[in-house]
Amino acid sequence: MANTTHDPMVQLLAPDGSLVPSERAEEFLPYFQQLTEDNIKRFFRDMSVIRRFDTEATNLQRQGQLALWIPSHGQEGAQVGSAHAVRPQDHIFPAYREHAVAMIRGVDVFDIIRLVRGLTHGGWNPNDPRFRNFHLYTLVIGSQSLHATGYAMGIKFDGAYATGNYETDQAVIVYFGDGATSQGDVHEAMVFAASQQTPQVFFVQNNHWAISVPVSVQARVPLYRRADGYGMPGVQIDGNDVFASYAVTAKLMDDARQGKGPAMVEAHTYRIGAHTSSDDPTKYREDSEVESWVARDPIVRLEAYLRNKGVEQAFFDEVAQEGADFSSDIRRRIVAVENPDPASMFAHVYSDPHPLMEEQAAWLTAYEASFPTDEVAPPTAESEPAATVDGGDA
Ligand SMILES: Cc1ncc(C[n+]2csc(CCOP(=O)(O)OP(=O)(O)O)c2C)c(N)n1
Ligand SMILES: [Mg+2]
Repeated sequence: MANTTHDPMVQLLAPDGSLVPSERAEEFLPYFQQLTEDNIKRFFRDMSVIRRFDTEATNLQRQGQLALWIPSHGQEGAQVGSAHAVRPQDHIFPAYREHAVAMIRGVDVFDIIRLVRGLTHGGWNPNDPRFRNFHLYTLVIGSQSLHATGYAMGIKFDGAYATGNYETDQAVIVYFGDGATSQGDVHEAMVFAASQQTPQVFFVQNNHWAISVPVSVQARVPLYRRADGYGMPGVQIDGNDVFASYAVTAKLMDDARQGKGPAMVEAHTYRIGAHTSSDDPTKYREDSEVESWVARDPIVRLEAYLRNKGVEQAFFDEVAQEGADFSSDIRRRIVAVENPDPASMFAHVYSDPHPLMEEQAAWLTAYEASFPTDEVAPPTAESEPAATVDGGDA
């Protein structure tokens, strides 16, 4: 299907691992051709390690160690390809599922784990140079698209792009989902980006579902075609093809850095797992649909490509071991973590002291002091207050 004349999709790597660029891929091939075998092995390593990490995090949530988990299983091709196409000086505005992108930018993904255990308000400091401008996770759907466009407008006002200096010219990439495209924030961000010709790429991971709402309800036309209405190029890619994701993002980010304006990528991919650990996808989607996407797994197809190229078993064993070590390290660290001082929850709500926060912090201190020792005895059947119909004051 991907290689028929009228197919708009950019695909380089077919599901069986053979390199068969679609007609639409031609324009982007030079970017793929720059990749070395080591680069491609790195793609495989990153996708595999983050898949293993994701499985571990899902297990940790089920074992009560995390309040929530947001799986990335299935979306590794879209994420790893695009993340490697972004230069260090560029800025990345993620949603909440971009664990592979975070890792590639140098964020310790344990900080994502801390976030969903309720130990930190933000997770990391995007100004820390170690994290190469990877901004904070954003749970308010689509709002990061406005942050990204605002930042890209700042780059424009500062003249920090289109100077011809490949090392310093900047652009922005923002990630969001198919469902987010229905948000006003995303619409406004695209209108502004096109009007101002900001240096940025809108990267839509179309994983086909917004919790239980299918993309066919969000959009009556393929999402990439919406870009035309804003006045920017829109490119649809096979998001489970890491090469397509890399090549297209690299080209569009280059164009943005060179002052050619914004663009949109629609990466066709699929969320294999649940929306989050609080969701049961068997309630709203068919197993056959999931299976059809499992057959197009981004990691399996890159493995087939590498094996066809003669990469030996030792490499795959090494990567599997690295994934296992990486996830056991996460498990070891979460079990050892200490809870923060409860008072710290009031510290960063406002930048300046705030009377309401002070009142709540004082109440908590007094409440804690009301216990005779540090040890709070677990409630027994007798000590438990009788349930009230209206839930009482708490
Ligand atoms: C403004 C806002 N509205 C609703 C929600 C609840 N919500 C959380 S995730 C989600 C679906 C998002 O779907 P999509 O953009 O496709 O991203 P995906 O989760 O599939 O990666 C919704 C509606 C929210 N977090 N923020
Ligand atoms: Mg989605």
